[in-house]
Amino acid sequence: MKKLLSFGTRSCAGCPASLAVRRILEAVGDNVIIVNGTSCLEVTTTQYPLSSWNVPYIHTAFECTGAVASGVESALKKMGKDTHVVAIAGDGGTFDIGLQSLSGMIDRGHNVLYICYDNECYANTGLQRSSATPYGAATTTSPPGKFSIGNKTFKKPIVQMLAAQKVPYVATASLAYPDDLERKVKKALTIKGPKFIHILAPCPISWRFDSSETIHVARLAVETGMWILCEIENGKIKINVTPSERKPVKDYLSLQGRFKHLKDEDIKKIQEKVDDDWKAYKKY
Ligand SMILES: Cc1ncc(C[n+]2csc(CCOP(=O)(O)OP(=O)(O)O)c2C)c(N)n1
Ligand code: SF4
Ligand SMILES: [Mg+2]
Repeated sequence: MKKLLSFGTRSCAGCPASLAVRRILEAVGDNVIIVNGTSCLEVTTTQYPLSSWNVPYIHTAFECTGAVASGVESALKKMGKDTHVVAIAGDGGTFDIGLQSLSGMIDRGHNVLYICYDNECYANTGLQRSSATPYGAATTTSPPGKFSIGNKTFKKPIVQMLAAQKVPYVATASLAYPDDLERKVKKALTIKGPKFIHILAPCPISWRFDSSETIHVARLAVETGMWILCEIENGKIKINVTPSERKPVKDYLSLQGRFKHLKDEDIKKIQEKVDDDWKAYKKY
């Protein structure tokens, strides 16, 4: 079958964005219009005059993926077409500068599947921090040093925020669990209204690990509990993978150069946050 996102994009080796999108498109099929905010995915797949996309595709400005997807969906509805609308954006375009646009799309109830691939920084513009960057990570705008631990804030709780806005279906996904990702995409497309899937996208360049390790790092995120695989459907949460014994977060952090400056007490703080998050998710 023809690949809906061709091989030979300009992404780095081990890029999580193209890996994720290939799997997403396998689940969605070709009856789709993709709306993609400026991001690594866009710059590596659409360099004029070439395109890697074998489905209709619109590039949107960084801040308006949700708004453009809303317009596309409204036009399709008016035309009586049942084409899926899938919006894809990075964490910067979702958590930060496009949040108003995503929130408006949800508020108006557009029938759009919005997918955020989260490499936890503004990668294509030089690896700056975003509000998805985890505590302690080194980025070009949160450098660690004598007076700085690196990034000072914990990740914005986007899943909880969108669930609070009553998005009918919110899910997290992982490249290390591709069948789970595919199932969630297919399920989301059966639900009317706005849907949100949040994929952790381990980026070898900004997280500083070997490009052969993308899937390994993605799996460790789940096994250490740093990434909780779940679905929230009409307010009800289901945790999809509960590790029988969670590995220490150190196993995940120590593989990545962006955390190499952390001291034992910093790692302890991250471990405590993960333990608290699990308690909170179980009570949700
Ligand atoms: C209004 C506006 N501000 C800043 C930029 C520059 N810019 C383009 S993409 C980007 C970062 C994108 O980050 P993210 O959405 O996480 O995608 P990634 O590059 O990490 O894949 C920035 C800062 C822009 N294009 N428009
Ligand atoms: S910087 Fe990371 S997300 Fe961006 S193209 Fe390279 S591997 Fe992919
Ligand atoms: Mg990003």
